[in-house]
Amino acid sequence: MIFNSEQLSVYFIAGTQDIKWGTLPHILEQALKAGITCFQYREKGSGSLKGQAMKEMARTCQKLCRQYQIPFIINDDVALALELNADGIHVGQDDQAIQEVLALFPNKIVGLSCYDQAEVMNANALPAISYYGIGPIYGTQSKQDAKAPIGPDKLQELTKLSTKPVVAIGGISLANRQTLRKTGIDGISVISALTQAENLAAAVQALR
Ligand code: TZP
Ligand code: MG
Repeated sequence: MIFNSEQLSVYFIAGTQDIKWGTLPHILEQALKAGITCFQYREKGSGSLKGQAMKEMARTCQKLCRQYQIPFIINDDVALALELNADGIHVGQDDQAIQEVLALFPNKIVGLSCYDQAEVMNANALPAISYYGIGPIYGTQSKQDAKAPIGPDKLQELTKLSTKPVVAIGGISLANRQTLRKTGIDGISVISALTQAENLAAAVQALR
């Protein structure tokens, strides 16, 4: 799938550990119907699936994304992304080295998490990266080891410095989405704003 920065507009991230009620495939399908523009399978932390169960869940999510022609990105797990021929991979600064990841995924979507100026500058030197995930912007309940939130002003500064499309992450909700509009980002990525939404379709619309 060819990467397009509009795919970052409403970028849904989830694994089974994020689902409080219902099932991940059911919530993902509702989100796809409502108009999410990208999905990242992030099976991680306490309560997450492992091994064969994780692989089957990944395949189920991939099929759904294909049906709706939305990119299916895998978080961290290079081997799984290669085996499933996912549309892309997203890695953090402490995962497999980004240069190695880029070599393994030519012509795929490759996203990298960046937290500060140094990380953005280093990433700018690697033209093959598709986009940066910048954050956490606000406090988050969805990541155990999340760093201190950087806030919207820092986000704006880092986005200005970026030579690639930017998706903001961390604590983004219907309430603060509006604040981020002036920062120059290409989109927002959320876990809980969708997995815990009372009205998922309305939440997707409000996050656009
Ligand atoms: N990386 C930085 S914050 C975060 C990740 C994966 C979690 C975002 O989840 P939420 O529920 O949208 O704050
Ligand atoms: Mg990671």
